[in-house]
Amino acid sequence: MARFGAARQYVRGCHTPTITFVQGDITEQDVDAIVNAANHSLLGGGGVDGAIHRKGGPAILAECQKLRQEEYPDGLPTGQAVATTAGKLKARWVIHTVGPTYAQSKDKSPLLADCFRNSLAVADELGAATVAFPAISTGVYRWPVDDAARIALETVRTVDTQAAEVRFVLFDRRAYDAFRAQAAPGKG
Ligand code: AR6
Repeated sequence: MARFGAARQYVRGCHTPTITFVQGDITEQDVDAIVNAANHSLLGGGGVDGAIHRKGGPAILAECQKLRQEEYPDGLPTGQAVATTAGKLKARWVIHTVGPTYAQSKDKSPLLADCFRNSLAVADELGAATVAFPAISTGVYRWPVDDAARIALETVRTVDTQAAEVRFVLFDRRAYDAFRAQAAPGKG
């Protein structure tokens, strides 16, 4: 990954991606990188994570196991991101990030924003021009989708990335509408 460092510095400036929205399945996306709403273990789970490992095949899990052994013996911390191959998926890479679980008693919004920011930093290191995100933390981790959409859009709008397109892939109509509402005029 370090080999991209110099080029990135050279072209670095103020870049913001085009933001698009799709209702559908993230595993079907023809993009350079898809982001996985993973957990600390990196060893799979339900939701998006389960779908990615099921369709991508064992190569993704093998790389995740290697990452656990070599770089993250205690698991991937919340808000951080790391890439593997995408196995049999159309995408070239899967960027795994761990969203925070929702809690009314504690504001974990910065950690959710970190997921988007750090995933795009990894995408830049890979040279990924098109990156697809699911609605991180809004499933098993119970984050209210309107609030998750606000945080996602605020972060992606202001992040400096070389990615040309950030695509939000929302599984159901409710999530799609919530994300689209954040893109409406007057919402930033
Ligand atoms: N494509 C796009 N979005 C999807 C798909 C899909 N194929 N499948 C589900 N969603 P979740 P989290 C939506 O639970 O809340 C896993 O077990 C879903 O409707 O996948 O961050 C991990 O291993 C929801 O809106 O992720 C972790 O343990 C959104 O994706 C934990 O769940 C996120 O739901 C992470 O929980």
